[in-house]
Amino acid sequence: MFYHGFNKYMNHAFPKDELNPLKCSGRGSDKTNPNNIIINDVLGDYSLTLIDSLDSFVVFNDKAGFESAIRNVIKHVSFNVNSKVQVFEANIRVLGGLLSGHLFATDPRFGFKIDGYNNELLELAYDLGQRLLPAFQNSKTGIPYPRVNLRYGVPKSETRETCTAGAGTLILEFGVLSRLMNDTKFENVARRALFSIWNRRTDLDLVGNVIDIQTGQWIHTAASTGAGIDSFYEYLLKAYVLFGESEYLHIFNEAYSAVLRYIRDETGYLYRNVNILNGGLMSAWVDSLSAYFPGLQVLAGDLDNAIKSHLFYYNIWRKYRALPERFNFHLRNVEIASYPLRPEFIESTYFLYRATKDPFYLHVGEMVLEDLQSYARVECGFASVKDVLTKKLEGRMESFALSETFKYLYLLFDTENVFNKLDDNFVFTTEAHIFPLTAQYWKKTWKHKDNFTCSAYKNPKKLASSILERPDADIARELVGFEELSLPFLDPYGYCEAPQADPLILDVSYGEAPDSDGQLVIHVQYR
Ligand code: DMJ
Repeated sequence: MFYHGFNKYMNHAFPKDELNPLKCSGRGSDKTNPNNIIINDVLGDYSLTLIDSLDSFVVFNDKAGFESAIRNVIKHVSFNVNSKVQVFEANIRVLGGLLSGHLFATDPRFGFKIDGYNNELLELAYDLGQRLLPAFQNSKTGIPYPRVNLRYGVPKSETRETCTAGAGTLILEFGVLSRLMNDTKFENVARRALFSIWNRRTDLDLVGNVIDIQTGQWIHTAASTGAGIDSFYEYLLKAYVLFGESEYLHIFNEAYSAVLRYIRDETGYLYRNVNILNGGLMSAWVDSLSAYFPGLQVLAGDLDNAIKSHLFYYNIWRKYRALPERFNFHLRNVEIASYPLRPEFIESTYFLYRATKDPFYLHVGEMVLEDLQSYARVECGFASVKDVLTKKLEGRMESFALSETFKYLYLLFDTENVFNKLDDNFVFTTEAHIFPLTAQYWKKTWKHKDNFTCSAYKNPKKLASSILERPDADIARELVGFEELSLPFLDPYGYCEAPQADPLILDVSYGEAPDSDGQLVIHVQYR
């Protein structure tokens, strides 16, 4: 359905960065106001949407569209532009898009190999990678500056404050670029940045939201699974999946345990902002970016927690027919009302459907699709929602709508899609770029020592077939303050079973004898 007219939207977005779906025109960076970071962090005058959606053509099985998009990129894109962009955004959307496009243009297994293609996208990716490197050059910690001018490097006045996700979401793209080019420098700087962040974790194994790249001091000390940190967790696990290096998995496991222990609340449905030093609550909202987390939990094999956290966002969506940027779980209302067609909730829905095959998730996808069709679809594409309460629209269709939101929706329903059947070493990046990395690019030292398998999903109730029939399914509805019952067919008043997260268990033991100061020694260990 949404694929119909895809090429039409692409033509509008090309050669500018992004489509204004209300005006049917393209938009590039805001040269009139260089401080407009909402626009200029992302739009670099480099045909952003075109590059970001290259592998969507592969998912939508459109070979002609893929070829023509690749040829347009080769013909028109240059990174020798006077654009100051965010390293994070340029990496996930542009570098990731180019690398994925290159992999499909060269790998015969998918049927998208392009005759006469001569690695031009890889050359563009290499050029972009080089232009991002100045962000790392004068950093004492190895954590990159958040922004770089693609022509002139890091401006002297550039801020030293960066968010954790900004610095910790580079390793997949930089690692793949290094391996394809046989040039280790990209992977090295990205790895150093990631470790540099992790090495500054607190005693609770939590990382903060914003850090000073020169001093390594945390500036904003809230830990969460949402904005500013989200894809840091994602890249730890996916770096392990793609590159097979156990170190990433070990760090992920430690980081994930701390998330469950301190960020997850006692109901087990809600993941909050807590202080990295003491685990104390720092705010009463969740953001829409954190809705990707259940998908990551699926990848980590933690289906029970994934199902629960997804139910929380599901009920917010039901309440507003969209996910507001911020939802206040204390007041149970909207704190920031926009919904810029973000993918995260749909991404999690997709991963949960793949893992459980519970038709409930198809129902969720259908709900999302119908909602988007009903209020966001306009003549030239889909428009961002300025206010989920009024459904007033604004003239932006961010590049991730085509790269992620519609890709995951499509994959949810297209059960025969090649990527739903692929038994291979591949990941979806945080921008949903697909990286199938063949063995020739694995490090020779990688011996496939780990042989982890996750247990298959077991439906907890023999007679009931769907997640919505779990006795605790209505808890999340209560938590978001949504009036409509989830389970009217079971009980007109709803039925709640008291929620319980796994208890935090402390082992306490006493030393056998007082120490030299005459004090009794007590050992405390978390389990
Ligand atoms: C995307 O660009 C990526 O998913 C990123 O990790 C977070 N934000 C947007 C979509 O919401």
